Parts: sequence; C-alpha cells; structure tokens
Amino acid sequence: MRKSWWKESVVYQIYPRSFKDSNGDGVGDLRGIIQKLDYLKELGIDVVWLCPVYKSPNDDNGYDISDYRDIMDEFGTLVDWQELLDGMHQRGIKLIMDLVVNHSSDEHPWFVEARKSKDNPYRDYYIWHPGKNGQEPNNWASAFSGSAWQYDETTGEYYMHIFTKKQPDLNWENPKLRAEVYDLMKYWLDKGVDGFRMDVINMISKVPGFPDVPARNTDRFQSDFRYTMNGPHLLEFFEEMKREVLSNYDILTVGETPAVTPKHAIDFTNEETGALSMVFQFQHMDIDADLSTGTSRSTIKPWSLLELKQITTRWQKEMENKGWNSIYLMNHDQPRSVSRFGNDKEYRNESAKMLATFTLMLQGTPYIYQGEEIGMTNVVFETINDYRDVETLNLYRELVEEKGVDAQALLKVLNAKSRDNARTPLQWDDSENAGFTSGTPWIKVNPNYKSINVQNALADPNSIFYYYKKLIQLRKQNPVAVYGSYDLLLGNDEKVYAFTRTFENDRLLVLLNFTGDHAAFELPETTSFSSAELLIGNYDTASAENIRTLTLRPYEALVYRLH
Ligand code: ISL
Ligand code: CA
Repeated sequence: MRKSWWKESVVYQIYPRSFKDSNGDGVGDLRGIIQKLDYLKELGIDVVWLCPVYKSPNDDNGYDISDYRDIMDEFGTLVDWQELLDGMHQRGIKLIMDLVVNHSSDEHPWFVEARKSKDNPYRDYYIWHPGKNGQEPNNWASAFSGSAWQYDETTGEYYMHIFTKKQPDLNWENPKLRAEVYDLMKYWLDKGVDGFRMDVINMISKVPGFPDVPARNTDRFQSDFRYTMNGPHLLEFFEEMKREVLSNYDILTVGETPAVTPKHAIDFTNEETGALSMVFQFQHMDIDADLSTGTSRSTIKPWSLLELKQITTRWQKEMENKGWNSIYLMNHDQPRSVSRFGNDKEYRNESAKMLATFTLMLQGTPYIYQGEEIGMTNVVFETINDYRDVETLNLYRELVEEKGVDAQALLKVLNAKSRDNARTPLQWDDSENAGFTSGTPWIKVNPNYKSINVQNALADPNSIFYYYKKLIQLRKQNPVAVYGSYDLLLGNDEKVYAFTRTFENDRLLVLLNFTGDHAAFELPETTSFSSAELLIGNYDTASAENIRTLTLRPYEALVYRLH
C-alpha cells in the first residue's frame, strides 16, 4: 500500500453558517473561522473540509450555487477567503473545498439562459424532458419531497432536480458542461486549495431513458434513486476529470457517494485505476431507519451493534489494499453522533470518547464534524417553526400537511433525525448565544450550551476535546493506526466491539463497549500476545491487568499495543 499524506490526515468539517459569526448578523462567516484557527491547530487536525461558501440564494444553505468563483455575501469576500487559506497554510492545515456540480442554483446564469428557449446555447447544460400525458416525465421523487421534475412555463418542458426545484441537475452528458466544471476546479486549485469534497458525485451519470422506478406503495412519486446514481458513464467522467484536472495536483479528493457498494468504491478509489482518494459510503447511516416504510430521515428504529460491526467489517476488509475508506459518524446532514450511537445523558462524556476511539482507530481517513470534539448533542425543537432545513420543512409539509401524518409523531422522528441537529451553532462558551454571535442566531442555539462548550472543554484536562487531541497524536505516532489491517474479534458479542490492527510487526487491540452496561468478554485463544501496553482509555483508573477476560465499564474504550 502506498503511503500518502491524506491517508495520515485527520479531517475537520466546518459548516460555516454555524461555526462562528464575526459581525453580529447571526450567520457564521469566514472571518469567524479565521478567529478560531488556533483552536483547530490546538486540536491537531490536518485538513479542513469547508462546506460551500460560494454565492448562493441559500435554498439549501449553499448547496445551490449561483457563482462558483465567488464568495457568498453573508460569508465575506474573496479577500477574506484568501486570508483564511493563508492562515490555515501558515498553521500547517490544508483546506478542501466543497464541489457541488451535480446541480447548480436555478439562479446560476447558465440556468437563467437555459430556460429562455429550447435552442439557447445553455439549454443542454441541464436535463430537460417533455411531460408524459400532461404530467411529470416519470415517477421519480426528489430527495427533498415531491417530484424530481419541475414544469417550466416558458418552453413547456420539465427540468430534472434530484434535490429542490432551485437545484436543477447539470447535464454531464454535455462535454461543454464538463469542460466548464474542470475549469472551475482548476480555478480553485490554482489558488492553492488542497482538494475537494465532491457532493453526490456518483449522481452525475443517470440511467438513460429515465425509466419509472418500481412502485413500493401508492405514492405518485417514489423515493428510489437507483436510476439517478452510478449511471453508465460515471467511470468515464471520473477518468476524464482525472486526466484533465486531478492528476496534475497532489490533492485529497473525497466523493460523497450514497448507495455504493465496496465494488463501486474500489472502482472510484483504487490507487492505479481510480480517480478519487476516497469516498463517503452511507450504509451505516441507515442502521436506525426502517427503509420499508420510508427514508433514512423519515423513520427511526433501534439499531444493533451486530449490524454496525457487519457493515464496518465489510468495508474494512473489502477495501483493504484495493481502495481507501473515509471514516465518519456524522456530518452536516446527520444527527449528532453521541446522541445517535452513544448516550448523550449520563454517559455523554464516556460514550463520546468511545465513539472517538472507534472513528480514529479504524483503517481510513477519519472525519470529525464541528462540535463533535466537545460532545455536542441533538437539539430538542418542540415546534416545526424552529427548524430551518429545507429537507425537514418539505418533509413536514408532505407528511403532515398533505398526507395527514400525526405532527407529534413526526416531530419525534425529526428530533432524532433532522439535519438541523448538526446545524445548531457551535457552542463556544456560556455567554449569551453560546458565544456564537452577538446578534440573533439564524437557528436556535442548543440550550445545553451553558455546560457543553469549548471554553469548558479547554479548561478541563479530562474533556472530550483533549481525548480527541490525544487520539489524533496517537494516530500520528503509530503508523499501525493508519496503515494496519483490520481484523474483527468477538463477532457475535452484542455489547463489545473488539478488533485488532496489524502493520508489519506492530499490533493494536481496540476494545469498545457500545452500551451503558458492564460488559464481560473473553478474547479468543487465537489472539496471541504475551503482554499488553495500554495506549489510551476513556476512564481515569486503569482496568484489570488481565485483558483476556475483562469486564468493560459503561462505554469504556481501551487501546492496547500487543507484544
Ligand atoms: O439522496 C440521498 C440518499 O439517497 C441523500 O441522503 C443524499 O445523499 C444527501 O442528501 C446528499 O447530500 C448532499 O447533497 C445535498 C445537500 O443538501 C447536502 O447537504 C449534501 O451533503 C444537495 O446538494
Ligand atoms: Ca456574520
């Protein structure tokens, strides 16, 4: 396996709208991030992934871009952006930008032109289709409710939008459009950015003919993305992008790729034949959803550790030596990891550290989402009016207002699943609005900021923050934590997740109790070692000496070096 800086890096994700507001308008901005660069340096991360900061009408908080080469007014200017990049580079931190090119904003000049007439030179930058019997061309649902097609009066045709109707899909079949995308990528790379996170990049090739998806129920529009992802030209587009752009730079590229198998991921990330460094897969993001009755976001069910083990092990083993994983438990689209996979009440501290150990000790590049390093939790909004996310608001309208689903029942699901859980402001201190803004925040602050905040974390040597810091250093000092192969132990244990990492003559043993109970276990005879040295643990006092038969305390995490 080739060594590379992006395999050894730890990435920190910033959602700029909610990170830090520098001018009191209630919206986080670039100068706010500049103020906090030393905080990121202290944590020890290597790379920042910055969610979109380009000009945008903000129908989907920056994922609807109207100018790919300039900065959103609310966030600042290109001059601020340059200062941010320089400030990062001075501190040895790299910057990857979000590349959102499956779709643009409907206010992008390309779309403004495209919708003018059928023979406009920009018409083919987007995907147009006549209606079928006076209705939408097919039964595809948008990921954000309703049809994936919008009728456009001027020319009497529909355009495709997998996300909101203000996010028309770009037509990658058009070589002119592809050349434009490569150009804008070079524009940012030549300014010195260190890579891209590529939004839903496996959606750029759709299955031709746009056939109806099989109906699972009587709904007019079906949430089934089989024909909008991993289409027949995807690998060609990747190859071309690699040839035209990526291969000329030493960068980190991570594709956001829902609904991929390890086979796809290997095609995309293989060192010789793939185009990308790594991808985000989503299998583990569905373990608490009931996909037979709805989507990941509209349903909730208890998840099982056995399933998490099975999914994680599948990705760890199948990608080994063939591709490269990225490891994450949350991002700006997902609930808070400690609330979802740990216990955000009596064991918040222990379980957040246990989950950190899990994330940092797997094979792959780990991603930490802002606030995760201090154990921020889901927020409980009691009314739909507190939510801001377009996906959440559309879902509420569709289910409650159109289909008559019980509002309280849906609010319960949203409390657990809404993307806004990740988007409440970062809690800096215990002053008003958590020190995020001196004005009125664009979305409510989680009321637990009085105790859960950065200031408290920095003042407490036992905080989740310092535990992350230690784990990050551990990963840097031990190549086995980066490159070591993964092997699962105790595959049937419903409480304890145990695995080893092996690289050359070095071996680590990782023991994680995923429950609030005491969990006893016995390592299999085949795990041979004569002594074990504790590298890190999330309880103050050490465990028993004999680690072969151990009882882990609630959410206990231990990492040993085996000799
Ligand atoms: O479509 C999905 C599953 O089939 C979604 O889970 C999808 O993966 C996800 O919504 C894509 O997210 C990304 O693109 C969106 C944007 O709203 C998100 O914030 C972004 O991360 C549209 O750009
Ligand atoms: Ca601001």
